[in-house]
Amino acid sequence: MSTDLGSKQNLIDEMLEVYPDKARKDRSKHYEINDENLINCGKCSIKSNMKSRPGVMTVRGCAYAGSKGVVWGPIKDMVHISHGPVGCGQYSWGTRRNYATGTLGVDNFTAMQITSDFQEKDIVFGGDKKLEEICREIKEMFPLAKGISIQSECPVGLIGDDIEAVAKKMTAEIGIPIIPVRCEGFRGVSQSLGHHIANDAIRDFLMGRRELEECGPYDVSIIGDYNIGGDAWASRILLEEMGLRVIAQWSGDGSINELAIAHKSKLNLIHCFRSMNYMCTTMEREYGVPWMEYNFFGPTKTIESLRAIADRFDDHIRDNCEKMIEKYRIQMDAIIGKYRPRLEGKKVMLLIGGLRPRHTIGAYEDLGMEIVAAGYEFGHKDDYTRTFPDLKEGTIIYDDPSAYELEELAQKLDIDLMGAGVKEKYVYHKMGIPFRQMHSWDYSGPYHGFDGFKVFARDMDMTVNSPVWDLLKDPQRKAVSV
Ligand code: CFN
Repeated sequence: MSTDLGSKQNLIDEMLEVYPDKARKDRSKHYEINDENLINCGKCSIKSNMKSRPGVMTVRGCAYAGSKGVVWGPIKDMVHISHGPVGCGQYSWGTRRNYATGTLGVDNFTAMQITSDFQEKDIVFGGDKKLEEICREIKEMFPLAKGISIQSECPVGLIGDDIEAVAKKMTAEIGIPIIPVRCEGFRGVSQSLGHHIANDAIRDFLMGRRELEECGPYDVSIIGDYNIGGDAWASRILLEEMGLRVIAQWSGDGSINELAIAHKSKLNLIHCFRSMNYMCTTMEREYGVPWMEYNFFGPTKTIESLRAIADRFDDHIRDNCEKMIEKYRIQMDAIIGKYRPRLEGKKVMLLIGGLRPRHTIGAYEDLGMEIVAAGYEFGHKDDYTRTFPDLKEGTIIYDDPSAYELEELAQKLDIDLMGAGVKEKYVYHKMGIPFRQMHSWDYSGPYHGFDGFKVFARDMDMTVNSPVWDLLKDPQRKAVSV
């Protein structure tokens, strides 16, 4: 082990020393330092997708978050019922910033919080009757809603309500698909199982159920882009400029029809592998639709991905692709020319869900920034094996780190920027560390595609180089008094 790797290991060991023996042993398995051997063989032994340690504060979400918040919530022409007590839907309301076109309350329901608002009597006597009533009310209030999903919260599973029976009965009665999703928060170890459960419900109730009137040779679907701050729009225009036809967006700004016709694609393009790989493998197995991963963060990765996508088609698409790369490269070079000198060498740490810690590496590197530590809230082994080769030797990689671990590392590594979520944000501000919300893009976005990179570069500069940090006397050491 080189001295650099050795000193990084000491840093991790020291940080974990505060834990009791068992916790220390357990948490140490969720750390790894990137070294050449790992990069070359693409293997890593980091433990992931395991239960968070009780008593150690995790930043993970739950299965309901993974299904309602992530996969189903963005389907705009369906009403999604947060079935159970009011809090799950209320406190997550609008926070993910998945944009959609349409008229709110008429043919777009994404920004609404619809809940069955469980009370004590519903827990004691069951909530099935109430659920039936809500379905009827939805049909009456929102006659243009194309479907309803029932997103179970914890108590629904605990008391054993039969939401499947209600869904079946009400589908027949009101004549639109009503889909029960068993995504009670207690299932699994993070939101990741919620993605899987949500994918299974799409498979069982909608996938392959409708036909596409006219199919074309360039039909593709965007899988796993949730249109955060307009990401899917910034991606779609590039695919269209290349000459492809996007027939479905799963699920950002998507519709129930798009879920039902995507199996007609010639190629499925998956951005978020973690949350929707199950759908790609299912469509491949059942309908023979090939799929490929792509990455639209930062010009280097976007160009690489565009070429790889074009290569799956013909010369016509390949020519279009090269023309557009030429056009956008001028714009991108100008952006890099403007911001790179202001960001060169800045050290970044990341903790995000299951995709972005690896997908955004290239975008930071395009700006000359260096990822010194990165990790996932709920990544699986297949995410980590994809991540190691993209990071530099000596990068610390962590899985499901606690708030304490992350704060310690941020100080010890003397970073210039932290990218994580809103729960973390204000702690870092108080520590004097510039911070970006890498889930919601901090009320900004899009960050995907060439349009997105312009916003990304501006936002990183605005944050890292804000004069506000100079007003703190001793940033990163003395917290501002609270
Ligand atoms: S938009 Fe996605 S890109 S879907 Fe997933 S794994 Fe979450 S909500 Mo937060 S930002 Fe994050 Fe990914 Fe895929 Fe978002 S990294 S944690 S569940 N995620």
